[in-house]
Amino acid sequence: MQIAIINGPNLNLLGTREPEIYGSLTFEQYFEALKSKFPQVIFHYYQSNVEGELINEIQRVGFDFDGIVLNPAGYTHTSVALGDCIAAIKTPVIEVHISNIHAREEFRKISLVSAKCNGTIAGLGLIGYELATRYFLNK
Ligand code: CA2
Repeated sequence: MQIAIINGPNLNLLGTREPEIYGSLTFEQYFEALKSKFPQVIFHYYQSNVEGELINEIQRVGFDFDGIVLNPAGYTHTSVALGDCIAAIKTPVIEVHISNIHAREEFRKISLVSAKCNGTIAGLGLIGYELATRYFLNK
């Protein structure tokens, strides 16, 4: 079982700022814990602040991997191209948001990727990545 975790812009700053919204762990710290919880899974982690690089990575893993856990971050609310890309690949995608995007500013309530994904997890913190992994394992 191969699962790609793909994080969008500014998520490289996790654990350094806004801990009241995003928690105090860096993604790298959380990723170590995630890998040890699922020794049977081969995880691949990718983060970029660049829209086209995220699309290239989704296309790269999107035909062979068993699942993609995607947090498109700010591009969630703006990127037609990311939505088109998810619609074009074969690998199922779960959209994850650390914060509850429905309880924040109005513009965060709109996701241009949700309808192309198998499901969305929002507002549960970093555990959302674990729950998405469980979905792929039980599929
Ligand atoms: O809740 C989420 O996971 C988001 O995808 C995070 C995005 C935000 O634009 C989405 O609306 C919801 C922002 C990621 C920025 O991450 C930071 C982490 C630490 C410090 C500053 C930014």
